[in-house]
Amino acid sequence: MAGQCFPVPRLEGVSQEQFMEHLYPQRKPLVLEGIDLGTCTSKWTVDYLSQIGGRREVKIHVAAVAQMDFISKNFVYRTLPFGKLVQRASEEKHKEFFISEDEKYYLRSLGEDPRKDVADIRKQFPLLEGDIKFPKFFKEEQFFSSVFRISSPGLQLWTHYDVMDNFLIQVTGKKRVVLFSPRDAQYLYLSALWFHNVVSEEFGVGVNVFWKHLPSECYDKTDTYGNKDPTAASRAAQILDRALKTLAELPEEYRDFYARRMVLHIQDKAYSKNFE
Ligand SMILES: O=C(O)CCC(=O)C(=O)O
Repeated sequence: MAGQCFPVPRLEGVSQEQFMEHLYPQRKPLVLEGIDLGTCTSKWTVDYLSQIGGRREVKIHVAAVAQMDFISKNFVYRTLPFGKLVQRASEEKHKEFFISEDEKYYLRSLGEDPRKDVADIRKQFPLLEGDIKFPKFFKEEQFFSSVFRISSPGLQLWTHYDVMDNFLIQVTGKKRVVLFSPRDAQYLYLSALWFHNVVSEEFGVGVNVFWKHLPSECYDKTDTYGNKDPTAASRAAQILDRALKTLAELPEEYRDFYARRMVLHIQDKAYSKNFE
């Protein structure tokens, strides 16, 4: 049966030691409040970000509707200077626009050359680096990327999962994040980790900090976005595809029977012990 809905625990003033020793090993989502993020929480106004982040060009998603959908691709990619993006994303109606005067914007910042470079806001926006402190809740060498998430009020990002562990540092503004347990994957028409979708209830600036919690060699080395499945999972999926093609050689009745046996085998051998 699908799981129930309940609020994610909110914890105030968690120390590095508490997080590393007691919370992180549970591998469950948490809202951490009262963490020292530096001066960004008061400094990062629309005017300040437009001025300091300035003319650097950023690639953005632009949608005529609030619910962005990755399957039907009901959005377009456009480019704007960072300052303009921040200004436009903070207003409901726009004098200058691409599609419509109430279009919505979404920025997920990228590396210098997204095919080769990983996003790190400290490199792409060096003048903002001193304003923000990332929580030191993972080892320095595990750091993978830091990504600006800037969105118009009301915008909803499609449901997805992240392969790497991460903090979503909501510097300003308010978001609603709906998470689905990996154990409910079978009800989501896909398989994987903590699925989530995110609604920006108001304009806001977030920074997503990703780190590699698995040994480095588990990740695809060409993946600058940090969203490809671990290489062993991709290999296993390819092998499964081959197995399914082989099963298709059988008449339907036999294919059905052996496919069900394979599912039971996977449930028995590969699911976590306490799978419900
Ligand atoms: O804040 C957002 O807009 C998206 C964040 C997100 O999807 C994530 O933290 O993985």
